Amino acid sequence: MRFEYAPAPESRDVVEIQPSYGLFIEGRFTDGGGAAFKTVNPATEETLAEVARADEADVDRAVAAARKAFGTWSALPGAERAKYLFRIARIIQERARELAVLETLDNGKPIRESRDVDVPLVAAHFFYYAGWADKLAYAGFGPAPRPLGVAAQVIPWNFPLMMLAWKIAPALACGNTVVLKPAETTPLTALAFAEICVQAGLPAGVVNIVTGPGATGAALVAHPGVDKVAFTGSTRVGREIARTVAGGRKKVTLELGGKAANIVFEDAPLDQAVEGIVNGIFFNQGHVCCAGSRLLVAEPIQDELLAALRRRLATLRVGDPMDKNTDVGAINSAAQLARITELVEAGEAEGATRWSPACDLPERGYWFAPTVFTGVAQSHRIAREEVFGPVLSVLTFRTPAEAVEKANNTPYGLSAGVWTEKGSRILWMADRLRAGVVWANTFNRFDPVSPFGGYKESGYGREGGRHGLEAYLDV
Ligand code: TXE
Repeated sequence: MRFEYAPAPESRDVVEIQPSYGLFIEGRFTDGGGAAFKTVNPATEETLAEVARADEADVDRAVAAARKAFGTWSALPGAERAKYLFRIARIIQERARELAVLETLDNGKPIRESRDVDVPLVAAHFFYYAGWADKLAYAGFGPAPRPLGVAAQVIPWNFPLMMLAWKIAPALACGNTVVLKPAETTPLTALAFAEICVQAGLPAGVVNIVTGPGATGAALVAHPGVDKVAFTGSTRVGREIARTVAGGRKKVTLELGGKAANIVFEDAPLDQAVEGIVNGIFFNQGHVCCAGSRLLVAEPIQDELLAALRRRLATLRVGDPMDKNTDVGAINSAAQLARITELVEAGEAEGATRWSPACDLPERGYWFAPTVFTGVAQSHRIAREEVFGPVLSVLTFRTPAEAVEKANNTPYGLSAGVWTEKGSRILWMADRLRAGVVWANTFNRFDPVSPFGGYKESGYGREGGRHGLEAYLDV
């Protein structure tokens, strides 16, 4: 199947998707023992490709390959491992347009986001951790920090390539080898990454990719040959994984859901805040663990802010993710659309007021119009549960203390945003918000240098920055 994106002279604008893909084990693509499954374009419901399903025997082969490679890989001087990571980062840059198209086709996110946000951050992550590989002995981890061994990494569908980079780059920099399972609805960029590993000359078995459903992930996590488990996904599965590994020797990091408050004070620069609110909840269709899904607005500016927000939402372009003018793309799957619909219906049933701008949604594919709920009470499900869709719940506050109290009134603690002109207030709030990330006068900003991760039910461990290395080292 051929897809053309913005025809231009660049050689990789035409993406060739193969009819079928295998597992990537010990440097080669191989068949899977289970029945192959389809991955579809959520914007059209068309099948993109058939993908191999790894069964327990395949997981076993992949873990064995990673174990075999571990001895040599971990014994390489850091500077040698760095060379591979730098090479991977550069190939990602060279193949950026192709990766962006593939990500958008498989995931449904706007091409503007995969091209300008996801793929550049993926390359940045590999560059960043390449820079650490030869400095581990001098980074305050003690004289001889050691890799853990074989890392089992299970990732979700909302940022397929970015979550892969967050997992694989630090693991390899520290000398671990990896078996990664991408989400069943978005396997294609992980398989393109497997090709990149071959292109970079990465020794066979250092990175292995096993595709399949949750059961493949469960088999991987439970495998006795695994030393470390890293998971990003739902809190439900995170709990299951924690139970599986409890009492054993495997180290675990979990990055789970969120219900972030985006808090706008009366002195905030309003236009900027409106942009931040829109970016906070409609970026990537709201399929973002740190999405600003609860807007907390200071009571005196509520009417003015909501009027400006409605005007802005009326200009959002929802539709074809491959159109570079699109702001909001397709919902990733029928299952996720059903989850969003159920929670939105609960919001209406519980008495909140629902509003969406007029927009023509395509007939085929999975779509949900940007949605704002006002009159939301803290007890409503839309204020408590992760919707993971383009749905914003608006609440109000009168004092900074009330804003803190409401922002923290959630089982989650991944991120928060504060909008105010007062530096002292930003610091006061950041001290009191129980969230792993607090953004000030911005939202959804990522950088490989910053550790990312949650408090409370948002999980444990940090990814990114120097802290991200701790998850892959014995010190
Ligand atoms: O997640 P799952 P789903 C939240 C979000 C969303 C909800 C459900 O609220 O609406 O979770 O999404 C693999 N052992 N987040 O059902 O099932 C699975 O194959 C091992 C937040 O898609 O957690 C996929 O690769 N692995 C989140 C990955 O886990 C298992 C991102 C995530 O899927 C498994 C995604 C098992 N028993 C969803 N069962 C975030 N933190 O960003 C499934 N998997």
